[in-house]
Amino acid sequence: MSPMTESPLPNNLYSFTVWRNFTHFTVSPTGQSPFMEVDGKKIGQSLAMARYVAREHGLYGNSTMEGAMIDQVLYTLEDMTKSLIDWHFEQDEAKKAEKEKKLNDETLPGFMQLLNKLLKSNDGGKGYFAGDKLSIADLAVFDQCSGMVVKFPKCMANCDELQAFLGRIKALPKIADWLAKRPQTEF
Ligand SMILES: N[C@@H](CCC(=O)N[C@@H](CS)C(=O)NCC(=O)O)C(=O)O
Repeated sequence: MSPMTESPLPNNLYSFTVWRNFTHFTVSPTGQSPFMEVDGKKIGQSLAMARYVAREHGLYGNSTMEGAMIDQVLYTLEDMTKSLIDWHFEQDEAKKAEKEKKLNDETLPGFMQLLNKLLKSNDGGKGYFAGDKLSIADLAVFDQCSGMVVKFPKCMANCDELQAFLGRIKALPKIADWLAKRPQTEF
């Protein structure tokens, strides 16, 4: 969200190895990473942080109904993430391959179809996920789905509106600028 809000970026990016031994978990309000601090007040849970920043910067819709439409998308992404985490951390190679096949063939295409439908339900899919302006839902979908096709190439078949949407968000000048200069990370 930072490229759109022009707020200073959290600057504590670290590698997976460093994360495993990170001592700052003791100062995180939830004992987990990520967390942020605003005027001396700490906020844990990534969605709480994202919603706070979105509300502060006009990226949470223009009404409570638009907010609900945005939440609908965010919770859908959360469900999708759970299936990815389950696959990512699977230690048994055979089970992992099985889970990857299911993600590729069923789970992710299902989520992409659902997101495509939700997008189309607002203005025929030509604009945003909620209302008539950019919101945290659009940025979250862009963030989570644009890299997905690299690992799971089939997942967006028949999702024309969603694919066009990802292209539109990517082309927003502030997003394009950030993509060109952002630090490379493992995830
Ligand atoms: N629901 C939390 C999950 C946070 C989470 O799982 N954080 C992991 C890193 S990705 C963590 O800090 N794990 C260390 C631990 O739980 O001790 C969020 O969205 O912020």
